[in-house]
Amino acid sequence: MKEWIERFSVALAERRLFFVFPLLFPFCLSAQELVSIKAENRAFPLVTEKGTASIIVDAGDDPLVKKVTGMMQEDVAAVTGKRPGIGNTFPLTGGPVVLVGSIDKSSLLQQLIKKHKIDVSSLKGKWEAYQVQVVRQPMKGIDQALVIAGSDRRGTAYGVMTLLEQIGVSPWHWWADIPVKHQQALYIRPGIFTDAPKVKYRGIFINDEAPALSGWAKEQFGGFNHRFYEKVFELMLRLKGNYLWPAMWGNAFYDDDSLNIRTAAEYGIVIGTSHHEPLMRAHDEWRRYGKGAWNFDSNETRLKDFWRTGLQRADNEKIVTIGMRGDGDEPMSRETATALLERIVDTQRHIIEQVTRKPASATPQLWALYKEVQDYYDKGMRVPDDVTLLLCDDNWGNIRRLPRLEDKNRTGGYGIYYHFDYVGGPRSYKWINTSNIARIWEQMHLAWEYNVRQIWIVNVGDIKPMELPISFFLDYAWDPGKWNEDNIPNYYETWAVKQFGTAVGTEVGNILRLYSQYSARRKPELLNEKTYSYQEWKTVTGEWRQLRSRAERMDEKLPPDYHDAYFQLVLYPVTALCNLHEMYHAVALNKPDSVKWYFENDSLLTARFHTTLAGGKWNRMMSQTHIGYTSWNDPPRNRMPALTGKAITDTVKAPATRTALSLVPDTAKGRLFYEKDGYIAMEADHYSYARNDRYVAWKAIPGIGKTGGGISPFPVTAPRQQGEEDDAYTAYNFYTYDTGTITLYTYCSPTLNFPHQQGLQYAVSIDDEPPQLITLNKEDDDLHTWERWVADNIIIKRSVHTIHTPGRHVLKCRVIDPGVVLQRLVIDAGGLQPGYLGPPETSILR
Ligand code: REL
Repeated sequence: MKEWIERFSVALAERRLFFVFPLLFPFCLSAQELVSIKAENRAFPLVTEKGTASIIVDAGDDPLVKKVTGMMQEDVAAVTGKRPGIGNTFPLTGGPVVLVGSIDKSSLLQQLIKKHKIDVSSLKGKWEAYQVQVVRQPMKGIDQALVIAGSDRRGTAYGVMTLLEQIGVSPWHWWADIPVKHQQALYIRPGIFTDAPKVKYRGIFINDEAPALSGWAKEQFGGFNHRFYEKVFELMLRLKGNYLWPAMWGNAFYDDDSLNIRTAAEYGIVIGTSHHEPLMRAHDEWRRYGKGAWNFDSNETRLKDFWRTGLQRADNEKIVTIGMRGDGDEPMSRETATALLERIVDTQRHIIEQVTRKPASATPQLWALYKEVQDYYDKGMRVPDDVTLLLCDDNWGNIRRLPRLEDKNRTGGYGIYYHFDYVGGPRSYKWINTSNIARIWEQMHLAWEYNVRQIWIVNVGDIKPMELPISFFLDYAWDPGKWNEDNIPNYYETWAVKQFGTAVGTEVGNILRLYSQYSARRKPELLNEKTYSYQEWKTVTGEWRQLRSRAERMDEKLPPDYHDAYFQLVLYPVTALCNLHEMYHAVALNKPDSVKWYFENDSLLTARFHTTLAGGKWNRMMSQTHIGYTSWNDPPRNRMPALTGKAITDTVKAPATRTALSLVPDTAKGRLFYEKDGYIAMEADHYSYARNDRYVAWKAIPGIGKTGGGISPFPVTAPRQQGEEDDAYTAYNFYTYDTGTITLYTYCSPTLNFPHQQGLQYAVSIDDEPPQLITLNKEDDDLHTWERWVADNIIIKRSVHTIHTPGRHVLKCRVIDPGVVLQRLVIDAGGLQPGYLGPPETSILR
């Protein structure tokens, strides 16, 4: 036996027992398997035809734990029609009980632990961990209990939320009118299920909230008061988030309603203020109460008072933003005034110590390296180690900077501030969801792998209609190990099943997957009649039309109680974006009647969202203007596009008919792409063959491109490749008719130079020529170049090559730096026509 145990430990250390675990511990459940609607062997009867189990919560437990037992009571009643009772002690005799408690606060739970009825050692010292377990005879007279134990109050809450989602209440039940899935009976399978989040603070920022969310919240709740926030906090708990930057456009969380902060505490949500609002004070409060300039040099005393009073009232759980930007989210000065900012940070930490009477390091803080603030960091400014460095994207979903793998650990760690919505250049995008899940995954995967694990916060605009990417962001933050480059396309279906059920989940997931890809091609606010070429307009509008038909067909299949949810989550975004493309296509074709029709139809779709949907519950929620932008800022109302009086025409010249020298010329491996109309276009993930080296391999990321998948080197932490034996590449066989110079255009996702070195690189070669080193993003600090990249959502690199013989050739793309994402390869052999997406893929022979 001893020998066996020793061998077991060695194998465990070597991780060879990966596949043995399920056999050794048959009762470890996965989260998806907790609930059954049938009376399986030894399953815990939560609700049967006889009645429901009672819920027990210790009177001394945290208010959040009590709150979630109330939510459980309501949800079980909504699902089964039977309402469980809630008590504070074990019943003397009686049926099954659900004991909900945190290990540090619940004396009822502690009794079970003492009697060895439950082992919670795996929860000890963990952040927000929970355990769900069926326990036989926990107490005299009680046959069985379902124990939901948390390492702390939020851990307990997340245990309950996991169960509630599985019994059939979507986290979006209230926010997207997802019907509760009714059941007669509910059982919890026997076994032990434990889970805990990987990213410590997982949050959203409600921002740019006028006119849509503001108008709606005013009408529904009278503004951004605690009744509004109660709904937000409940949503966040159900999504297993824990951190919020509240609305701040003319709003001030602490000042607008004194119950806001109490409600946050009740729901256990950690509050912060945005990246440029130091010491827990909303920017708008300076407008309300500040005297003099927002300038530390000239107005130090008043600013210190302002910050001190802000911090004094924030006695809730929080992360304090430190640092300072200029008034109104502008740079503080034209130069990088490092000495001044260092003095500001010192002063703020001194205030934190005075107010909390603890060392500053005892209060969680962040310093956001947003826009020009990153220059301070790059020029050497540092803050104390306990402060989280909040790295940022470029407001367009492309991460600007990541720590180096060799950087030493900081106690405060690193965070990311990411965007699904933005107000600013080159154009504000606030209307609708246009973030491709595959790209969010790829960027946040980089963040996770480069040790950004303390805070993930995302700007979600008006919350709606960002339901899908919000779910993904928080799910991925909870467990980054769950989603990878192979299974990321499944997220859509998994999510759709949770909202709409298994019968339709696959098709709804597929619609959302295509929506995610099509909508990310270009922000709707940047669309106009010139976006696409004649042929592209036909293709792109055709694709949208097809998607709309699929979405409409699905709508017809759904039971009536799902129509509201389906409209807001699927049908409206698909139809509205289809309509918008039809409209600009009609402008391009110079068809005034059609343009007018689509323009009016857009307003009818909005009207339906506002008036018919869920009996008018979402009035004003789609009131963001989205047609008629002439600068970065949104126009006051949608304006019908003016017609140019000239219709776009097909510029593609009829190609000379060419015959291949031989249709299947030789024994080349894999796919072969044929020149057509003077070009060859290849999706990067359609390579003919590939070679991995000892460190790295190009791998496909399905759906990340504007027209298909993409490839990127994995693992993303692989060292920079040096060539020679480190030679990982993808190879593309292609066939040309002529010799001479050709131009290769490589379409890449607009990844930024996050390692802050020479720019991310890869190399290309044709046949035996020496590889040409291509630098993807060296110019990412040049405003005009960057604006073009993000507006077009692509970086296109050009290289020139020589073809010496007609016939078959091979193009190789070599890995140099991880982080590069190649979407397409387009060879211009003399006939390439201009276009936004590039020409359709040329034919392939296998
Ligand atoms: O998107 C951003 O991060 C910024 O533009 C906002 O945080 C900013 O505070 C703006 O809403 C208003 O000041």
